[in-house]
Amino acid sequence: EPLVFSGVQPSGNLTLGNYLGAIRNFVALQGSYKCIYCVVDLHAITVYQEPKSLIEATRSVAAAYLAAGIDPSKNIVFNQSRVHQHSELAWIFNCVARMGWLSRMTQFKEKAGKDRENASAGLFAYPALMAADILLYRATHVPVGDDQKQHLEFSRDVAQKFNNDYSERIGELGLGVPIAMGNETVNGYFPLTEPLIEGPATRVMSLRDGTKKMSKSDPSDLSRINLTDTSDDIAKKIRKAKTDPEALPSEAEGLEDRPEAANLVGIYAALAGRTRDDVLREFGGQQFSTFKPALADLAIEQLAPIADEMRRLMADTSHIDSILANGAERASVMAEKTMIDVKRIIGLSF
Ligand code: AQP
Repeated sequence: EPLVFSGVQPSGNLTLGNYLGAIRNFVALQGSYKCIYCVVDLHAITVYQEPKSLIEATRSVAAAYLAAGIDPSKNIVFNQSRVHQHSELAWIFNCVARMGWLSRMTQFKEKAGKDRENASAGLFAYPALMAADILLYRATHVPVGDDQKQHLEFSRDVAQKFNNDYSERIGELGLGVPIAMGNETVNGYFPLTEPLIEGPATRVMSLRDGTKKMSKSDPSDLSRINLTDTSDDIAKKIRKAKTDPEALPSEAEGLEDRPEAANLVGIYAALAGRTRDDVLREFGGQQFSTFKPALADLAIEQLAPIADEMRRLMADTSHIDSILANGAERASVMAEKTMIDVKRIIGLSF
């Protein structure tokens, strides 16, 4: 049965990148799939988080989910650390994954920077926890931004190695199900999860540098639009966004080698639910002095109601807290079923 799982880290203010690359797609999928949306607090602590800020950020990601339109009664919304099986399965996957696989992860290299000796072991093992998040529910589809593609491949590798290492035992216990592997179907326990990387803004770039990803942790606030920014902030940041001096091209091909222009057109297209070509049919030949105010109006129209609803939800956190507690209870039931199977498969319970 298809199942969607995804998560966002409570590691700072959510950005337009998190919204267009992930959260907005979560909302779109809830009509067609059973969905589990997690606030991945255990991932956030791979880098030190001040405890009170972590609590606030955890609630704020949950508020963003709800404000964007995720229905917590139809889907499961919870924070990761409440369901202890995430950590338990992550340990097992640390033992399935190979050092070589982890060493090739570009996100670790970027986040650890030059001072690798001082990065936490958790930051290095992050992809094994992410594989556990997904496979604990045997999720088949994971909506993410483009930057998470490599981690999703890692999770497929873990599932495949687990299925392979324990294939005989999975068969003996009758726990195998048909797993699609390209054009073939094999018997296994964990699915090979498909990433869903969709839309014209799968990688939203910094407003100050079109070659860098828009990120919560960029030191420059002008580089990103935060989901909680006021309308004035949004208008100012778009006005100040870096561009080139040329007019906009009349089709998307003309955006090659113009990263800042490509980024702003991609953001417009995603917010308007149109293709980049369609947007350029309207704005081709025009200057940024015309396009930027139109983009600011559109961004404010779409984001201001979300910011208002987030503020309302954060004013009294009891509603959010009860949703997270209830979601965790429902997730725990599913998670425990998997852990019972996994422990039997491995030979940890008898
Ligand atoms: N710039 C982006 N464009 C499109 N999608 C993005 N995502 C993040 N940035 C962009 C997607 O948002 C989801 C949640 O991301 P995350 O919280 O797990 O952390 P991240 O990818 O490390 O995001 P940040 O904002 O860059 O956080 P920091 O600064 O803490 O490292 C994922 O689906 C991601 O693809």
